[in-house]
Amino acid sequence: MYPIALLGVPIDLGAGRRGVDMGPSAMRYTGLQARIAALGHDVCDLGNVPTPMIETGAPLGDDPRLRYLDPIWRVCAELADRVATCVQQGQLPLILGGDHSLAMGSVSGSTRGRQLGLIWIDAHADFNTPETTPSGNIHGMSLAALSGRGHPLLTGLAGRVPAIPPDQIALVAVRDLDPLEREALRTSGIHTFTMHDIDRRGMAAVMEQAISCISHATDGYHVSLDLDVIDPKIAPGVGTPVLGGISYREAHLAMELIAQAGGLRSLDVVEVNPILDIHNATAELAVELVLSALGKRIL
Ligand code: NNH
Ligand code: MN
Ligand code: MN
Ligand code: MN
Repeated sequence: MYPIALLGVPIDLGAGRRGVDMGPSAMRYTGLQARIAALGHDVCDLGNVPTPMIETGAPLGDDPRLRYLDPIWRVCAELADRVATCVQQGQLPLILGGDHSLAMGSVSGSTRGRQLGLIWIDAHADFNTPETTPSGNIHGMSLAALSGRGHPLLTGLAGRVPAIPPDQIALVAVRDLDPLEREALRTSGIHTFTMHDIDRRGMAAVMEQAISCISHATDGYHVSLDLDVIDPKIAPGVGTPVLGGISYREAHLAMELIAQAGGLRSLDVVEVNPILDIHNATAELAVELVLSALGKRIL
């Protein structure tokens, strides 16, 4: 296994609710680094990528369909460089969010000089564009941008468009789509596994198929884990909770299957919002899931 590099990205500019900028602290507070080391991995913490705040004047910009475009683009460009450097040094970057807009940077950096697959595990598809967004929140546009749709500043972050071709992307456990986003996703070519598929076929069958359909002609994959994929009864600390999410065991099973498959090259854990959490339960679960993805087993 590769040595692991932790990178925090305390950004909340892409989300509609404040507080997700405290996610990296909340996850570190649980003893993340020591617990990864206890699995037998080499691990270092590279600290946080500097992120402008609303209070210190992060520019909102003049397009209400792309709130905070410029500062989000800057943070993602910096993150992409930091992640690409980790990869060059043979490390597996583990990115602690922060809202999901950061994945445009992490994925773009991780796929630099190689062709990664992408597994996006989320209640949402994050497949809006400025034309379809109901909110103007860029965290709802990050998967679209990575697949080549959206504002050119965002689609261009990887230096090639698309950063990841749609047929090398798997979207897992989605259950809440905006109307126009849904139409775009249907014809996108992205391998989509909904909550309905998980209910019918089980998480194991779905994850195995998701991993295999993005593993052709790729050098492994990036996993982007949005904590709102989990049922809000067990993961309440997220900005956009949606009823009917995956269970605690299904979430671990998904991560254990990723570990077993052996292709994990980089990982984001995003949308943990300590302000909305109960006794840091969502941050603790996020960290447990990281450990499962990095090979922790029951026996
Ligand atoms: N689809 C909504 C939007 O674009 C909500 C997105 N929120 C998320 N995505 N948390 O993962 O505004
Ligand atoms: Mn998301
Ligand atoms: Mn989500
Ligand atoms: Mn495919």
